[in-house]
Amino acid sequence: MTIHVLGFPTTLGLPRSAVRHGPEALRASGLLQALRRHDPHVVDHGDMAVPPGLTSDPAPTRVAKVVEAARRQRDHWLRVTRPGDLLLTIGGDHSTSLGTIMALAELGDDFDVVWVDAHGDFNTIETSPTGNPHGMVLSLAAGLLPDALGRVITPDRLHLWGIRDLDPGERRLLAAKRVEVLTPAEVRARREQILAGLRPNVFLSFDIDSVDPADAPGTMTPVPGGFTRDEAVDLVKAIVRGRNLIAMDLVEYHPDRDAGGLTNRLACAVLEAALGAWSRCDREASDAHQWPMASPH
Ligand code: HAR
Ligand code: MN
Ligand code: MN
Ligand code: MN
Repeated sequence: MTIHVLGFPTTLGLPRSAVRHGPEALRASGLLQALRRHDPHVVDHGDMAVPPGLTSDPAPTRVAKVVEAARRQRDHWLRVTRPGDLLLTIGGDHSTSLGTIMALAELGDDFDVVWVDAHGDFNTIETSPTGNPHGMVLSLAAGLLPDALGRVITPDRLHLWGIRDLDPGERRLLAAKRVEVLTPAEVRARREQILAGLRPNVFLSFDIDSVDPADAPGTMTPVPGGFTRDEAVDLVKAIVRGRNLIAMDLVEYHPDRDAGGLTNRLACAVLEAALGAWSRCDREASDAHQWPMASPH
């Protein structure tokens, strides 16, 4: 079982931002070595080439460029992944997550998406106040925009946790599609219940702005009232434990706004928490499987 790590330094979802330096900054602070301490089967796929986002592009062009980059990421994943592997992508803005959703949908995996975020990312071109596709990724994945993505995913698979900043139009869409949208307070209050509601296969997309700006200042769109650092790490462990994490993203990390490296260390801790919990599940599963075969006749 291999952990595939891919950098996706995209600003196509949020033109004019330095989140493209996220993978580079996390690599420079030893992320890969840290992950390998948890599990030796880490394969580094390097960073995918992604053109810069342009503020001069109108929203439909921005979306088209996001979809084009996502298709290349999807194709890469479809070439390398094997059953039981974990696809780990380091963004980049949140348009980082579209290609992985497309790959998983194409593979036909029965999975839920846990979207840990301050934002709903459920705008369409019509409802978006900014035209930035990082705020449209889930509506794209659910097929609400005209771009042909191949298979789309049904809204019951979406679990949006930590949400505290919605635009009026996306709020209406989320309600109409009956998507699970929970604030940090609701996640705290109903944690065991909502965890129990997840399918066994999970794609965890972790937007660093889900964490409170006091603990995660290094992002472009901070929103007060988020999870604390410890809550976030604990939540990630709880999501992964006893479940089958098939993919994970860490997105919206902006190193230029991270004086002192607080957010960098948080990003690393979140990924290590996921991998620690994942590796343990993996070991327990394979021990259980091997024990009868290894026992003497
Ligand atoms: N809702 C706003 C918009 O669509 C802001 C979206 C911000 N998204 C992220 N990722 N930072 O969650 O423009
Ligand atoms: Mn997001
Ligand atoms: Mn966000
Ligand atoms: Mn569900």
